Amino acid sequence: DSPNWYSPFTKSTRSIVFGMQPRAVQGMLDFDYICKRTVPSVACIVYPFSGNHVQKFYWGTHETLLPVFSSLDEAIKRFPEVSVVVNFSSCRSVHETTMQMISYPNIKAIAIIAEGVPERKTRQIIAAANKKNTLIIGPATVGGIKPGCFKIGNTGGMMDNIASSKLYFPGSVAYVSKSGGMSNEINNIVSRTTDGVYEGVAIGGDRFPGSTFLDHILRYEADPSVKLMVLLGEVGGVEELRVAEAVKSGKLTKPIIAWCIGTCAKMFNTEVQFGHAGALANSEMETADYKNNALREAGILVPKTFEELPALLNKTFSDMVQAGLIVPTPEPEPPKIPIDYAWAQELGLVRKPAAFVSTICDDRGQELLYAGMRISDVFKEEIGIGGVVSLLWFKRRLPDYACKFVEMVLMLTADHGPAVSGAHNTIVTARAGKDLVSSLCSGLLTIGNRFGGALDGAAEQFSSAYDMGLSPRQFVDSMRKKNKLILGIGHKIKSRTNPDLRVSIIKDYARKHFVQTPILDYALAVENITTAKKDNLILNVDGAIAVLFVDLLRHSGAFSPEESEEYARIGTLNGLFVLGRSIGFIGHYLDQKRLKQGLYRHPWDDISYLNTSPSAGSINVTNDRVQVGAAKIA
Ligand code: Q5B
Repeated sequence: DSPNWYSPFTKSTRSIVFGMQPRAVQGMLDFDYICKRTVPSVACIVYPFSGNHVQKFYWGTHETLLPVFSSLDEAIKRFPEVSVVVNFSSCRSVHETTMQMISYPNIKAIAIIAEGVPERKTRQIIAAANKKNTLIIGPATVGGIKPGCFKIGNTGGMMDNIASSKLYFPGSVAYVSKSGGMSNEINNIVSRTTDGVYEGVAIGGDRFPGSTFLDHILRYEADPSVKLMVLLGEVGGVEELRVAEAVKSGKLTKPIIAWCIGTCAKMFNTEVQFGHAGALANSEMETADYKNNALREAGILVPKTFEELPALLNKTFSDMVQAGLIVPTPEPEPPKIPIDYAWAQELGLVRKPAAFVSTICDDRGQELLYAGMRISDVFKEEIGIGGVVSLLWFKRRLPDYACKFVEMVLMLTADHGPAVSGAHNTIVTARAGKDLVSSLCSGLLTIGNRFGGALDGAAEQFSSAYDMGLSPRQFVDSMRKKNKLILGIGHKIKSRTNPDLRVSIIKDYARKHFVQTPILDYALAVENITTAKKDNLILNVDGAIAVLFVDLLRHSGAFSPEESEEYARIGTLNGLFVLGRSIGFIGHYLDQKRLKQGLYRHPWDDISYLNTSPSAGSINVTNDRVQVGAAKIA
């Protein structure tokens, strides 16, 4: 299993991936796993732009960690067994990084993936590598693959492709091509016509590749496990002709099947530059036709067309098997390939219950949808904030008058001065130096049964009393008997003589636009009774909004009876006050910050310190004693 000049990649080859290429690294580890390698082929990653850290990858179905170093030197010191570097440096930095890699004696092979490397720089790399006997694959290549042993970067594509091309166990055929696409073609053909690929290298599409067709064919010639070779060349350059010469001179004796792509170039009036930088014939000798003929004349097996290559390969392989020159590798059980969940889901292979269910908004497509309505239509149809609330809270478009009502509620509840409990807390919090969200939350957390959060309770109390057929008087008496306050009734400052205009505004609106207002009418009858007792026991803003919303839910025709009952039950109505009053709380926060108000401290004279007076006989509890009176406390 030890590497040598003709076999640089073995089952125990370890590599460094230079550059942050998690997909390529994962592909290499997946390949290792299905080939049953015991040690991962990637020892570490080098990425100069981050500090040393670890990255998570899969080893089969389990997670594992790979170290990432910012310096190549440190990586090589830490993993002296590494002999290969897969260099993903950009075309701008690849010269410098490759030169550094070549300087380490234990680095025997470097794959250069970058395209667009200046030819002058490549030739300098080649000269330096030749001096150190370092194998360079590329530039402008996907790399290469040695089934069962080692895969360079993204070679072979995804795992299902690797499995279908049987690249997880070694066969008897070694090939050399120019690019990843051409290699995939050959992988597929070889897997269907022979016992499989032994090794395949794509030398890259540049005019000056770091290693040539002949370099690799000579390695294959020397490797006793290679029985049959395939060369897939292309228009441009004369490297294929060197292989033909090597056959003629007797350096190469193993059967070779070859083809140069680009025979169609003659159909064009001018010379054609094919996909690769080097794929352009500068002379007759560089045309695909010329090279195919030369290869044929040298005794290499060249089909008439590329389409005939698989049949020729199959026949050659079968003849060699018959002649006892190849003992086909028995095909092992196809490996189980772990696939990423996201990919499996895309293929429709897996399903899992979602952790969340959401039905109101969808941000996955090109356009944001509110309950199925495109955000552009939200504006085109000018549905307003009331329309948006109707979509996101109720998943439907409410009638215009209802959307307007929602907007009125938000406007009416937006603020009621700095003295109310919630605004006070927002202000105190802002002055304590807290941020907007904290100050807003502090105000919002004050909303409850007594302040601004009486809507849900009011809706429930009034509507169930109405539904039970209780007269307003019976309802008030029953609440008094139970010692319960009627939610939605009473105000600290508003009264019959100092009416709350906010309540008048929505009452008037509802009377004009609502289909029916039976719960409002019922609540006003209750108000008549409570205000007879005390002037401030009016139907307050919470109560008025609450009963009107019940009327809307029940009579707008937009909700079924079950839905209106559910919306009233699950906190929707308090949500209206919370949403509206957030506007005011934010205003108070900004106001305090703008006014640069300092820390608030409540004045002593506004607090009754009842517990410090001995005459009051109050009791103090300290850590472990009960004390009576102020003297003892001091
Ligand atoms: N009595 C609102 O109380 C207030 C009674 C009642 C029967 C009642 C109180 C109350 C229910 C909760 C409610 C929303 C605490 C209010 C709002 C938003 C705001 C705020 C702003 C804004 C006021 C005196 C006597 C006692 C009580 C009786 C009082 N309420 N009886 N049902 N509901 N209401 N909250 O004035 O015989 O003397 O013992 O809890 O709907 O939060 O602007 O400030 O926009 O920000 O302090 O508008 O009514 O009255 O508690 O001293 O009671 O009346 O039993 O009778 P007061 P109390 P008695 S709107």
